[in-house]
Amino acid sequence: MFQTIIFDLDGVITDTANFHFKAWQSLAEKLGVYLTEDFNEHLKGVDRTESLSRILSHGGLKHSFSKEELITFEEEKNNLYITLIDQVSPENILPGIEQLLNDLRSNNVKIGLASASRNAPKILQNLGLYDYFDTIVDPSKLKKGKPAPEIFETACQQLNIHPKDAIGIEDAYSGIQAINDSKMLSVGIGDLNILKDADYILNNTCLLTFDKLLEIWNN
Ligand code: B16
Ligand code: MG
Repeated sequence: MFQTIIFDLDGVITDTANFHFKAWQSLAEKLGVYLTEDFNEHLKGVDRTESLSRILSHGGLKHSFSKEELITFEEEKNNLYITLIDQVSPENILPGIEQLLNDLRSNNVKIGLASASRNAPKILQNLGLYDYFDTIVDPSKLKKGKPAPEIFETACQQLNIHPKDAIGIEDAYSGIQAINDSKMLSVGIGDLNILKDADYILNNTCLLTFDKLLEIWNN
């Protein structure tokens, strides 16, 4: 049987994508860049610095700012994002996730987090889920973010488990690439067109049960 489940956070355990979007939108507007919901899909799972770079390229502003200005922009976005996630509470846990975490615990399966968000520990605390996690990767220590496999490989290393004995769960294109390249089994949550490279795709977290994971693993 699988020995660990490595979860992505945003889009799998809770949905803060809209908060990220609002915060980026507020910054982008000041710079005269217009962001659409469709464009937001390209920011999912992608770290803060790369997200800003994609937004500036989208607005034709790729080489318009100094390093210092870019840092200020990232800080401005994050300050707004932090005020938005203050509202996050256990009500924002996606359906089925807490039951799954309990079932994993009672079956002695290790639980890890591979989120690109430097705010992940705070969000897990607000959700009341922090104590379920045996390990949380610190994304600020990684050389390469998603789609590179490093974040999922690091989660397995921290748990002393081989990636071949692990399942990774993701909602973003970049995250599925990262799981696949780490040689873990990949489960995508969401849109078939975006997640088509996943080993297995579920429409939403209601379908993500312990029994379903066993079935996927044994097939
Ligand atoms: P922060 P995940 C990702 O979370 C988000 O999907 C992505 O939109 C965000 O830019 C990234 O975290 C970094 O977040 O600015 O809070 O460090 O999906 O990997 O859990
Ligand atoms: Mg995600």
